[in-house]
Amino acid sequence: MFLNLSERFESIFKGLKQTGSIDEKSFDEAMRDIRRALLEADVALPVAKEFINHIRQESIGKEVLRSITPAQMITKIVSDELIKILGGSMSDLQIDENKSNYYLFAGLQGSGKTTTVAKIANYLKNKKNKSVLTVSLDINRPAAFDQLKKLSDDIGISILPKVENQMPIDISKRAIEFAKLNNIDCILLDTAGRTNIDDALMNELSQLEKEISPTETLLVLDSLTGQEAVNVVKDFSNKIKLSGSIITRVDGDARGGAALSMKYITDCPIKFMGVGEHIDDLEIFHPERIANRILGMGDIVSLVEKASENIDEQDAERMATKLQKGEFDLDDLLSQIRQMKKMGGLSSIMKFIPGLKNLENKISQNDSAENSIMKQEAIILSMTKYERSKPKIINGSRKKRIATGSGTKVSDINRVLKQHKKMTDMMKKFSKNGMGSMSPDQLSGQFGNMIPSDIFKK
Ligand SMILES: Nc1nc2c(ncn2[C@@H]2O[C@H](COP(=O)(O)OP(=O)(O)O)[C@@H](O)[C@H]2O)c(=O)[nH]1
Ligand SMILES: [Mg+2]
Repeated sequence: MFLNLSERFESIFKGLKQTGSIDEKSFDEAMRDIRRALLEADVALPVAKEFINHIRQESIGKEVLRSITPAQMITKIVSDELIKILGGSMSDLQIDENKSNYYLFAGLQGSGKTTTVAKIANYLKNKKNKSVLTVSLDINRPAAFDQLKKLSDDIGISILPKVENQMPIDISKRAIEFAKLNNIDCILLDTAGRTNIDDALMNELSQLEKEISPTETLLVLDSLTGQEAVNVVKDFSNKIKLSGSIITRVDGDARGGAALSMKYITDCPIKFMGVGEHIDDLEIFHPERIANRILGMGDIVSLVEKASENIDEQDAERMATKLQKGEFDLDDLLSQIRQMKKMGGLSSIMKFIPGLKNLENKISQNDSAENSIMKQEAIILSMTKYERSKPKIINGSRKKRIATGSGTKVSDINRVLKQHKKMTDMMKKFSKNGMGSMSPDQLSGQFGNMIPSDIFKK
């Protein structure tokens, strides 16, 4: 995600640092490099132009050329500009507490509308405690209703039942009645896909908008649309009034140009990003955090939030007590491994950690990291309770038994033990004040320690 751009910025800033003082020529060069990097990331041309213009203006205003650490100054200006272009501050879904809220989802066919409707339905139900109804207005594809029904069933959300041969506008009228009768807070309407801009379908969308008066009309856009995003947005916003957008398939796009262009070309905020096919693969769009990710500062805040969402509080307390007593044993390592699996595996965590982000690709390509984690789990599970609590007693013959039991080699057992030792040593350092005293860097180091070092060799 944003990997290419991130790499480019890293080398541009490195170059600036090396020049020490920055003259007009090296400044111009940096601006040209940034512009090229943006365009290669598929950022829309007018957006890239405006970006550079702002940086220029800001830089002149702040006398970058004469400041003491010009590279830092430019980094800061670029970072601010990046945040601005991504939308400034986070913009949550609007929800009126006093009435039923209607959300109309529009977008090209295959952009991820149906999947996103289900993801957001799940988000509203679980995070916002709302009653939710999904509605399929896609009568063009026979399987469209079934797809949304399956997704809704899976997350325990009702879908408006199907009535054969009903037109979208009539379905939406039925949805409104149903919502009133059943006191539904949020109604999510999935519309028909458009492979390209088709007048009949566009008019249908505009009619629906009038009928429903949605709280929000959201444009769903595939991240891989790239430069073409400008035209897609224009076509839709000529017909309907968009209130926000959602970028999908960000997980498969190393460039991220669409995300960078969307706010500028729609003039409305990006609300969410889809980062995978699974129902939980939805992230609230935080411009500041995304900018930090792009500029290679990692995204510790997201990581910490993600961790605290998944951590069982009792578990955490138990762990804290053990840490204070310096009693972190292999059972605790096991629960940390499981914790990590719950958080979506190693590769989903790595992208948040500064310094590890660049390894994300290498890891996901050979999967050896995830395998290695599974192996660690199998090894610990093959140990007796006593061995887990007193790793020191694990001698040669015990190692052989464990290796056979877990289908691994003695060298694998040694690696887990070494890993555990490394972690205990580090934990001891923080045991005085508990984990809460760890800085983001230390925290990321803690996760880093769980990653077997041998997987980075390739
Ligand atoms: N990798 C990935 N796939 C996605 C994401 N969102 C949707 N998809 C996939 O994209 C395909 C099309 O999605 P669908 O919701 O049916 O698109 P629609 O035609 O706009 O309703 C499906 O295979 C989804 O699983 C995402 O954020 N990441
Ligand atoms: Mg669909």
